[in-house]
Amino acid sequence: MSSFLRPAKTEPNTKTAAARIPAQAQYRPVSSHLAIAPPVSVVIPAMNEAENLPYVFKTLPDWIHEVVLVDGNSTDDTVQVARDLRPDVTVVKQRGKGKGDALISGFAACTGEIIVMIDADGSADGGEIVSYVSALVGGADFAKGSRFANGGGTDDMTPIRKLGNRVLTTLVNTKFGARYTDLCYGYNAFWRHCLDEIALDCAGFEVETLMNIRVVKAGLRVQEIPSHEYNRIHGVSNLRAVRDGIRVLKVILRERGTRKRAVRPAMITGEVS
Ligand SMILES: Nc1nc2c(ncn2[C@@H]2O[C@H](COP(=O)(O)OP(=O)(O)O)[C@@H](O)[C@H]2O)c(=O)[nH]1
Ligand SMILES: [Mg+2]
Repeated sequence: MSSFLRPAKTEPNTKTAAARIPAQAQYRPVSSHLAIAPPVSVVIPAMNEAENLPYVFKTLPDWIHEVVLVDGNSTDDTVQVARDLRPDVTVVKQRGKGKGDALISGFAACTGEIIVMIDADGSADGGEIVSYVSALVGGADFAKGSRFANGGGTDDMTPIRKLGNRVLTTLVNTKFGARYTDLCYGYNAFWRHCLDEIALDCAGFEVETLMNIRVVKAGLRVQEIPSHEYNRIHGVSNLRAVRDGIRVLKVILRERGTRKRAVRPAMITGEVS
């Protein structure tokens, strides 16, 4: 059993006992059978999502350490709504433009050891965070959401986006020796050390592709987590299938796969790349 895994019932339940344990070694129950020590930060890129934030925040588990909202110069009440819903929210104003730029700023502001990225449009269920965190404390470096792994699904993707995602996923698998079932999905989680190894440098919707390629190139342990993507609740997507598909393709070509990866022990079963 990993040193991070402890049955929840072994957690001492007295204030006196807890007070004797250093803060970083205290375990928080995250489900009926799992307690974890590492603090979990949740990063939410948001551009004009005031109407959707109440739904998103409502699904976040109460055991998370912090919420970092990256505001893309919203012209609605996104920031105020976030603060009303959660007075302890960390708000980051992004300097540049695009989702990639927003996430890079948000990751830099996180203080947790585990970082979860989740969209602000109501398409992702925060209740799934426990699955991501479980994979990470169980040995994965990077827990990658997939709408097309067994148990996953999407209500939000148009047929053209599904097709484009499928073609681009196959291309990444072929060029980089990955075994992904999804490529352009915004719900992922990872240990903060991954940030040093993937050194993100992109601005737009190609950010998830770049992360997925760099983790495989770095030989990190990646585990896919089946995830259900619901319809965006209010508003419309900022993604343009052709324009952003071309950006993703350019990243794939720029990263130049060789299919060679660092060898790691095959310790994770299931959807592993
Ligand atoms: N801060 C910030 N967030 C963005 C930007 N572009 C998109 N987002 C957010 O990224 C998430 C995904 O964007 P969305 O438009 O729903 O794209 P889709 O999920 O691919 O259809 C949402 O929470 C958006 O508000 C941006 O330029 N800045
Ligand atoms: Mg969306």
